[in-house]
Amino acid sequence: MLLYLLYPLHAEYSAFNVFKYITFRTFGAAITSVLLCMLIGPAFIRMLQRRQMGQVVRTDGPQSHLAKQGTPTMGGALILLAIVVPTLLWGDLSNKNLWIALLTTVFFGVIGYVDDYRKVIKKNSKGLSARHKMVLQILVAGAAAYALYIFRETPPVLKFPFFKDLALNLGVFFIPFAIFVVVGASNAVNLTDGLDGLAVGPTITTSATFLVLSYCAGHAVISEYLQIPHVPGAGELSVFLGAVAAACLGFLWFNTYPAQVFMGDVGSLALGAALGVVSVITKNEILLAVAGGIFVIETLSVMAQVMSFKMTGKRVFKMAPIHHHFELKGWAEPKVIVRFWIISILLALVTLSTLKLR
Ligand code: 57M
Repeated sequence: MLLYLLYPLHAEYSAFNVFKYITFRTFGAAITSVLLCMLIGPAFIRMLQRRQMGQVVRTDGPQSHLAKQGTPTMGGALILLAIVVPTLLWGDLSNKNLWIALLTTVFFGVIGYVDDYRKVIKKNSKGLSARHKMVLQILVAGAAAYALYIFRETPPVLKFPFFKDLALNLGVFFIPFAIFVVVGASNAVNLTDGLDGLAVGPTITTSATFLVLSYCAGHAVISEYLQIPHVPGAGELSVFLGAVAAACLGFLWFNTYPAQVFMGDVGSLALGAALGVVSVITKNEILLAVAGGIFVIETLSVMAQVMSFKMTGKRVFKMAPIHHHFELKGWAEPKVIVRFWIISILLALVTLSTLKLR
């Protein structure tokens, strides 16, 4: 919005010329997002407490979690606010990619909100049934995938890191593949959100990594130099990702151990979908699995645990997802969290290194 309101003034005052630069607007969105979290956070948490939107902690989890009973949850609504407002304020609202990313994120957040509302307010521990949740996720991701397919300006290819000339043209199969990526990423972040700040940390490193990848993909000269696919209009996603990373950073202020608030499904489903849809738009789906490696490991640990238990009756881990395994091995919660963050930072660096290694 500011682009339309203030950029025209550059004719009179050249300083307003900065509003046409994506980098400037990305910083503006990020600063606005953190400020929103810091300013609204305390009152928002008090509101959640007043309305008794406290987490119901399952008794079959690690005993250390029982003390978390009643921690305010659905804090993800604050994250969404701190993503949507800065993006609308600083983004180029004529950019289709921006709208597809924003709307996918918001609608996944709505699915999470309904699930949280039923669990927390209606005290229905099941929330939305897994089937209903999955159907709604597929519908939202399907709408995004269809929009990306019909509005595409480049072939619907799957790009492989390190191999600059290797690309698999998915054709119409781009749509189910894109749905798989977005729904998979959303549920992977959801599974990971089981310790204080555990999901937020890797989301910050991954969204910051994709901020760089989006800017490069959207820049004709840089994408040519790096020999990565040029995706016209992808650069604007940097503004959105600046807001995502900053919103998570601001939320982490309150979600860090010992957490004052949990993000709830409204946050975890939305953040995962945001990372998934951006990876599809910028043709970096495989790099999402690298930068978001913690989310992949968490999901694979659950799949391994369930398969092993079904086939042999034995568990691979003391408890899945794998963060609980380390807790039950005696690692203090902060130790598990920070070590997972360290791995995420290393994976982000590996992801960025692929820009040069090809
Ligand atoms: C998402 N939700 C947390 C909080 C957060 C199939 C199975 C693997 C599913 C999985 C599951 O239920 N996943 C749901 C994880 C929950 O966090 C809430 O959920 C939101 C995210 N969706 O925002 O509102 C608990 O996590 C803890 N927490 C924190 N700090 C945070 O910042 O401490 C969350 C955020 C909160 C709080 O205790 O209550 C969760 O863990 O449920 N199931 C599991 O993850 C369970 N694993 C399991 O059953 N493993 C089995 C089989 C199925 C693989 C096995 O190992 O044999 C574990 N989780 C729980 N109890 N709660 C273990 C049992």
